[in-house]
Amino acid sequence: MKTASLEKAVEDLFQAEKNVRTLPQFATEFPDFDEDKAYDVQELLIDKKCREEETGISGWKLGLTSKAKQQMMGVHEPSYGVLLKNMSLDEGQTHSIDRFIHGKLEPELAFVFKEDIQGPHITAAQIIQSTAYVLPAFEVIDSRFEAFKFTLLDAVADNSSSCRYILGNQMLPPDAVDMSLTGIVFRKNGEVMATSTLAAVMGNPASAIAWMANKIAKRGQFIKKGQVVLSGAITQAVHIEPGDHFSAAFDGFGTINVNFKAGE
Ligand code: OOG
Ligand code: MG
Repeated sequence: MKTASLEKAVEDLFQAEKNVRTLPQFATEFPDFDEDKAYDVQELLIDKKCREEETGISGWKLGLTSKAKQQMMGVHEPSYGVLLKNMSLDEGQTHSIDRFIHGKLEPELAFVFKEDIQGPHITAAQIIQSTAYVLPAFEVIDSRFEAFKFTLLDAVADNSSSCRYILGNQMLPPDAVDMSLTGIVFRKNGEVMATSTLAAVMGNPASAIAWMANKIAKRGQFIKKGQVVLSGAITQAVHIEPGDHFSAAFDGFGTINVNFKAGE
């Protein structure tokens, strides 16, 4: 893929988000797209957003961490994306959906790091050792592609469908949490949408983050002290409509809440 097409992909993704409209999938437009080029597009897009939106990097996110989603996409590993400071929304508040194309919400466990952690050869135990605390979170995912349909490479270029994230305020040390059996109840407007446990995230969310630490090392990147990492959806994502109230009760932590409305 030529530099000019990489730049076009970055520009198309940037404008789609800015103007709240969708794009056709890249696979047909760029036949020689591969994983490296998809992560190149992601990196250039993040650089552009940092410059034009005057923001900075706050952390990372994992996508496609559940077996069900990996099977759906025909892949055996997750994807990752970058979180920016201006993607953060306050917990317990009402937020506008006007900037979302077709946003969906999903509960996740967030990790905040107390030291740098650099792959390769990082294990789940080392992730836990380097974590200051874990806390319940929501991720708003949004795809810049039509009908939320994409290939793995499209989604990687699109920063793994990242849009916003919401951190709860119940923090626990990571060794105080059962990383597989901790239960979750996800509700929309009081109705249970899904129940799950942390094992839904690759058996253990710390394993998902270890995978990411090793994967980003191949591009010379690492998780930095103070960064937040969203470890991947614990349940399916639920479409957001104006007036919706969402809650996710995390066993041992408490409940995280958020509301959405139309208009500013
Ligand atoms: C959308 C992003 C998935 C998650 O937690 O699984 C994601 C996608 O790439 O399918 O954020
Ligand atoms: Mg997610």
